[in-house]
Amino acid sequence: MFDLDGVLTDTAEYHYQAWKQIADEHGLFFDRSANEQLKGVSRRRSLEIILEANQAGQRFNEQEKEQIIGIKNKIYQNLLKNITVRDILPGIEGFLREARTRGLLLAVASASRNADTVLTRLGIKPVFDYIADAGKIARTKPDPEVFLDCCRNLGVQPQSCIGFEDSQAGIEAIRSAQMRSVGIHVNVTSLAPDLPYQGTEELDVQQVLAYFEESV
Ligand code: G16
Ligand code: MG
Repeated sequence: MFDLDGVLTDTAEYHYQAWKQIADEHGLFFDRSANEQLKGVSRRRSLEIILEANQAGQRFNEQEKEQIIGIKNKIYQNLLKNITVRDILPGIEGFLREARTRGLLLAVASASRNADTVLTRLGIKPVFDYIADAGKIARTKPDPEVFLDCCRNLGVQPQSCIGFEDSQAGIEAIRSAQMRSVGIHVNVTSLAPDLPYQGTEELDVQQVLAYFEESV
């Protein structure tokens, strides 16, 4: 089960640019390091994190927050128009192909409501047996809901699944789901992935399977 942003492609930069524009417009501090905290968490929670870091939690009412979130999404969706098949992260296409050849089931477990658009632009939708719909997931990562939704729809037990994640919230979600985790350049602040990699180009199906077969 693959996270999207930061694992299959790098849309984190576009999320950053969109939030940066919003932050600048409202005189809020926001930099690339602060952006790390937003990885894997929902749009709404992302805004709360930026406001909390600026001690501005009370500055906007509900309606204003919804409006800000809507504008951020418009900016982000405009940036998504730049995405093509060339934006699939290195090693991912080969890894997915090899996994399919071995008869493994593949799913996307993303917190993004734009996941469908991104996967369509990347041209890799047909590779997956199931794509979770973030719009139908009530609780965002680190809650395990999105991973458990994938398990249910694939008809598999979490214990026999491996989750690929680049965010701390995602690694926690995988652990809570009782799945095994592969980390892609995770900025670990609390829980480390079971099997860490520095980048997607290092991924190797044989190695991943051997690691988890030996550790169960
Ligand atoms: C992604 C990003 C998050 C983003 C979230 C929601 O999660 O990592 O930064 O806030 O999706 O995205 P959207 O605003 O498009 O609904 P993931 O789980 O794919 O890493
Ligand atoms: Mg991610």
